[in-house]
Amino acid sequence: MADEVKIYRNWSSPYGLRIVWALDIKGIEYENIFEDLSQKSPQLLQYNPVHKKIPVLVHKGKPICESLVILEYIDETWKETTPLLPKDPYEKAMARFWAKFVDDKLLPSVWSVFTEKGYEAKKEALVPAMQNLEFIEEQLKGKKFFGGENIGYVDLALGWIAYLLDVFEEVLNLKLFDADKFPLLSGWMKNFCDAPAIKQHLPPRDKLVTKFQLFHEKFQTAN
Ligand SMILES: N[C@@H](CCC(=O)N[C@@H](CS)C(=O)NCC(=O)O)C(=O)O
Repeated sequence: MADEVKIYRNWSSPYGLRIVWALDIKGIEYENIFEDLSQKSPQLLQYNPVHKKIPVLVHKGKPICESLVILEYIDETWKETTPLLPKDPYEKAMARFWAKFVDDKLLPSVWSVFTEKGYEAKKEALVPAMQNLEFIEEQLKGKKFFGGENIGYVDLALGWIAYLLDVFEEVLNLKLFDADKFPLLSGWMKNFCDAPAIKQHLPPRDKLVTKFQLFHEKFQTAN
């Protein structure tokens, strides 16, 4: 029921989108509570006093924080529809490993291309980011999605790359991603963004460009 599930998020957070996508895939009704991160609500601070971040899922009044933890909670709570994680313990461990890789290594490496100052520093930062993407490309061999035929946990964790890389390229005026070098990832991006559960929640591209242009200016001018 809509009053049982609430998501605290904002319009653009890729972590928040993971949750929206997962709930949509599972067909769970929910209520969006949009936060202004420059002025966090008392409820958000009460629900996530440790990190003070979105997303927070509130189910029957109980908060769950951290997007990957929330995804697992969703999968275990609404078991009967479209599994996100594999059943097999080894496959499940591997999915957790790759989702953690996305958050611990891939995302920071791509983000550092964004935050580094100047063309040369950005080009240098691109090297580890591309190496990390190669690991991901390898994982897609023989599969449509990381979850197999359907979008699963790792796909949702990696979802940001499908719609943000191209926004970053425009903002940085720098080629980040060569589809010829990453044919599987390139196909995955298209399949992911075309899936109805994903597509309908993708933030407007022009709004993302404006947001990241402002961010980028801030990083380039910071001491
Ligand atoms: N590890 C967290 C990261 C969440 C996160 O970084 N959220 C950002 C928005 S994209 C946030 O709430 N930032 C507010 C702040 O840092 O004050 C997760 O997976 O949920």
